[in-house]
Amino acid sequence: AITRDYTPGFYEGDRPKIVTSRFEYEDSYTLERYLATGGYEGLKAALAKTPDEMSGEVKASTLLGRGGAGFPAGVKWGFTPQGVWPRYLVVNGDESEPGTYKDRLLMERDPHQLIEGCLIACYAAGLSQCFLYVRGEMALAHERIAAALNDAYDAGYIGKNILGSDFSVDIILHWGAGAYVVGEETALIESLEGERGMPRLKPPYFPAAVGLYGQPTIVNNVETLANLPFIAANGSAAYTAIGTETSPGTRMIAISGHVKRPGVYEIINGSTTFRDIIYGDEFCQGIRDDNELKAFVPGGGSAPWFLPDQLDIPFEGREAGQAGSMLGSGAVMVMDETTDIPEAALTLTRFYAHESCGKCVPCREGGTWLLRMLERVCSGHGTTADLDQMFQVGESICPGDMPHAASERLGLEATPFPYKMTTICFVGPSAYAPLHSALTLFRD
Ligand code: L3W
Repeated sequence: AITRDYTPGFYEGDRPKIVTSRFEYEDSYTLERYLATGGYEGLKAALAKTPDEMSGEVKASTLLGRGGAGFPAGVKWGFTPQGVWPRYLVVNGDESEPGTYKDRLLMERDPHQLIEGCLIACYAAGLSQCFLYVRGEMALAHERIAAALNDAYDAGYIGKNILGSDFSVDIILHWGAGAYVVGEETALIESLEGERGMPRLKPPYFPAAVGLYGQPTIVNNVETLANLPFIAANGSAAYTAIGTETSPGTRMIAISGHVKRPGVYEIINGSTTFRDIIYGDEFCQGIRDDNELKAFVPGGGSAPWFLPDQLDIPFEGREAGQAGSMLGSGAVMVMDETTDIPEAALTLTRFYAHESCGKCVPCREGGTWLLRMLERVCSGHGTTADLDQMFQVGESICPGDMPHAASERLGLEATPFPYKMTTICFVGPSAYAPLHSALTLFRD
């Protein structure tokens, strides 16, 4: 058993809660607490509908994927070919994006909510088996999910003829082995199959059509699935009543870096600006030591950086995209005036270069080259030629340059998302993104 609590801070505040409503209880992860607080009511409501009705409800909710790409969950479910069996649900619990630690809290503090979400997804999308892939380093999450699965099996929520219906499904827990790239859905599938975690080309291997063991597979993020009990129990209208038309509901964000109160917050989609998040009393309460803000990363280590004059951009996918970045996995990293920008870029570029699986040459070689040049600059041996060459190497990973928040400021033409890339997955561009921001915003 895990005895020491490594759980990062969570601050609930006075906002509607969809996925963190039980976090206030010490025993939030137990079946007893779950049942005492409306647990498995969503599943019952789902089973009272036909699968088509339930998936229609999810489509109507416009629930967007919370793993980084923001793809609508209901639309993704609709991509699976009819009449092909077996078909799988794979839960992406391999959260590893720098700065991101919200799925970990969901798995540690409310594993039954995730399990209920999986059951609703399997019922609605007609999936016959579920694999829960949890990041290897998350030992407490693994322990609590395992216990929750056993309790839910014993109570008849998982297995054959769930709650007396003719709906049956098994959930299998799988523990990852510590590779960032396995957060990419096709690499995760390879890993589940027992292969090295390396991404597949999509197309043709979109998991919805050709996924685990070559069968139709839906890969959803933990937080995405954790929203389903609420939608099933309360209906899509209750869900879309919160947030904006294009980004309904709430989302969890994880803030780290130079703020007074780093931690995880559940915010209403679209209603909160970066200024609220970094300076607001109910959020991070300002910069440490009341220092000046230098820059912030809006959506996990892969996202292009924003500057202080972009604080009033709302935390909403489209708005962030128009400003040249992305919200990704909802991780905001804050850098104050004392931050050494080349060192900050080095920290992130080193991570992605190290995590390259080596399958694509531009990522394997390019990431390493970028890292070596940046190390030279940071050690005081760089030349201005290095700065230009870093752009050249970066453009071998992202031809035509990356979109970035600096475009307008520098009189450059903005490149829209998704940018062009010469690699199968986003690990390659991610090694260049922080460096690109540092080179364009802080070249001096
Ligand atoms: C069938 C089609 N399916 C798209 C599915 C696709 C996937 C989803 C989104 O990247 C982002 C990335 C990272 N037929 C389909 C289709 N799909 N077209 O839709 O696909 P895609 O390719 O847009 O994105 P992705 O590969 O899922 C994820 C960003 O997330 N990121 C990652 C963070 C890491 C974590 C973490 O640690 N938890 O989230 C950070 O920002 O850069 O943009 O399911 O199959 N025609």
